[in-house]
Amino acid sequence: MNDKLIIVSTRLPVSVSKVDGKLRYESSAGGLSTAIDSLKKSADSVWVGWPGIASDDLTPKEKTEITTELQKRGCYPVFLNNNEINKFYSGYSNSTLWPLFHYFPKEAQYDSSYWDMYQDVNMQFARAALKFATANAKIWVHDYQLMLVPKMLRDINKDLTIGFFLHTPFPASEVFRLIPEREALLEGVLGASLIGFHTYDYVHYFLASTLKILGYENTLGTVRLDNRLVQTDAFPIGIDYKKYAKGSYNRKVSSIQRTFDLFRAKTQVILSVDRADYTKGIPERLDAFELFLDRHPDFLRRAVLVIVAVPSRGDVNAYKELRATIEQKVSRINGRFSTIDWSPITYRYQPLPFDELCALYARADVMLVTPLRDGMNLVAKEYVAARHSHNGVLILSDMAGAAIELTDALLVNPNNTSQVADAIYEGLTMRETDQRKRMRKMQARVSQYTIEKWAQDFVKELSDSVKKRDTNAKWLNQQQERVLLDDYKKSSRRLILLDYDGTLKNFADSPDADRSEPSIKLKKLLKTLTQDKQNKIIIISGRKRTTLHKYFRNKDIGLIAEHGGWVYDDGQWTKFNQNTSDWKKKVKPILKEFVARTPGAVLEEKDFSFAWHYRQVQPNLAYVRKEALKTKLRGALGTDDIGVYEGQKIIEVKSKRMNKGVAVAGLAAKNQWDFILAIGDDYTDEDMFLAMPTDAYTINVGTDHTNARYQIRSVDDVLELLRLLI
Ligand code: ADQ
Repeated sequence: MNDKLIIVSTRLPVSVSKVDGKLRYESSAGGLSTAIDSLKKSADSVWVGWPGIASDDLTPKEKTEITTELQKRGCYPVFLNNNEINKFYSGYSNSTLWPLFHYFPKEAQYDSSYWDMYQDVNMQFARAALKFATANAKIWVHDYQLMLVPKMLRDINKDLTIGFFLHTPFPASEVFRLIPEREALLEGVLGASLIGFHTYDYVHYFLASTLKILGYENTLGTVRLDNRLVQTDAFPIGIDYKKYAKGSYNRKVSSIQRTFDLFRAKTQVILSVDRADYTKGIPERLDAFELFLDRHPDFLRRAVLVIVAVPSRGDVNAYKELRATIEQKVSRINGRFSTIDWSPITYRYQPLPFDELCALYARADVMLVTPLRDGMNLVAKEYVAARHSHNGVLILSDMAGAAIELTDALLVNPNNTSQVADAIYEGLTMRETDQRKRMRKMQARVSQYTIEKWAQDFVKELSDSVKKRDTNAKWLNQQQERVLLDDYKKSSRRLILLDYDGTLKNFADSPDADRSEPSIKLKKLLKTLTQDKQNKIIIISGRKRTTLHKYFRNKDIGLIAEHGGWVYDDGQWTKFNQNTSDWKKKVKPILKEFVARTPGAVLEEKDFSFAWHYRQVQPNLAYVRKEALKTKLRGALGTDDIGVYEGQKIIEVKSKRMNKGVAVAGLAAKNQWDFILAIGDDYTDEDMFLAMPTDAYTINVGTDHTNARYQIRSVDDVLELLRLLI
């Protein structure tokens, strides 16, 4: 990893605060910062993010000082003021997206001022990242707070290498689609070339939302946009294994263990460590512990629960309420079961220094990790790493991403209080040999797929995704474009064949002729090209001849309609020679039946073909119906002459002899041209490309595999190229 790596995340790994008027710099705790720290060792990197202090509290001089100090630590600050922090961070990020992504729709707040600020702040992060974006840079954007950044960057520079990783779960599409700004969020993330999630389930849910909400299909996890490919994959985050493995028996840890009564007593310890967040299931865990004590009073004075909760997001109401709930439950349970010299629960509401955390991991006989939802959960992995004696029992919620990897934990449904209470009992009474067997297997996994491996994997796949993009596609580069323009200029007998929908005009929702009329600009452009008497312009389309005629009344533009069914030249239409009545009679009822059973489908009948359009059909249904329709049509036709074809959201039935290749082969072969340009986007245009002489300029619009010599990204790029010809 020698190229520049730009990490973009909401929080920097360094927190700045002001104590007695002096600036203080501290490394901050939290899943993400633990994760990315290790990357800095292996790449020339810069980390862009918020330093954790409101800019209202800072003078310009202090801001400069912070920027300079952070630069020394490989960081670059994005300063946010209180209003921005309130609406972007506590608001849209933590009161809208966070609850929805964790299946808490009741906690979600929809407030348009939050959304406005989310967009604003995302733009600030994008601009800051751009300052470092050299040609070879890789930009890695993190998490739900910055979902718009990839697209914002892409819009500014389409060639950037951008990755995005989501640290939370991605919810099922039925939950995701509750978000008012769902389209913009998906489009935002799709600005990246690689999108990573912790588990394959999240990948699957993301792809389902992309399909349902935006109608983008994917092939084996690669989303095909009009002009780019976006790869998605699962990268389960790991931990810095050695740090926890070594940490659990360093000298400081041992001295902590000696000072605490807890470590000398014969009591069994059940440990619970989290950020105080309602997704972590702390109240539910307390209920399960209470039930366990009710069921097994013999464990009173023999087992204690140590609960450590790190204060988190105190500005958000749901978190204030959570703290109150936890504290009520702790005091109620302690009130019920305590004696003068003993309490069943030790509760701390504070962050723990690393050594104390490790001492607790090493001491805990049972680790209770029962989030109601969690993207991954690093605490579970840290406990496993810290168990150098290879014993101990992990009770893990199957709602955490970590459950996919740590299958040797006691897996529980955190909502099933009785099951969790039973698991506590099972954990406290499990035989040592069983404990070691399970723990060693989990240690093997956690020690192999570490945080370093995770980060390297992601960055490597990000580089590969760019290579794939560059080698797969035959993008027309600037130099090739110059040669094309030069050849055009030098020639005097030019044939220019242009497909219409998807090439000169973006697709409309329906095939309805009125919705796809050429704009005045496009008409003017074609007129200018046609006025040059050295040019022969032909529009070649699958549309009806009446439609093409209506669109282009200019006599000098040649028209080929219905993929060659009709040809218009010198003011006259000629017709393809075929009797269609027999086969049309057979397939029409089938097509009509499939329109009736498929909301949104439209049947278009032309002189020589049928087109069953499904652009407006709900994508999953469209997929099932189009496959069934193809099979049924092929069965009914029973002839070799008529083909069933799949194009851009369309199933077509037509003669195999009638295609764009046949339609233009004769014309192109005439030895009268010294320059041929053919542009199209669909499978029907592939026939045209194949029929062209090898020195013709054939150009496909989009990312599909093509027989054309070159590819171009979009309709806008086609129009730009035509403009350059003029
Ligand atoms: P978090 O929701 O913060 O992370 P988690 O993965 O458990 O959750 O990471 C928490 C980190 O904070 C751990 O490294 C832990 O040691 C530390 N921590 C917790 N309690 C502490 C305490 N009392 N004192 C000191 N340190 C404490 C988000 C997602 C997760 C995902 C991570 C990483 O919500 O699902 O695993 O990002 O992608």
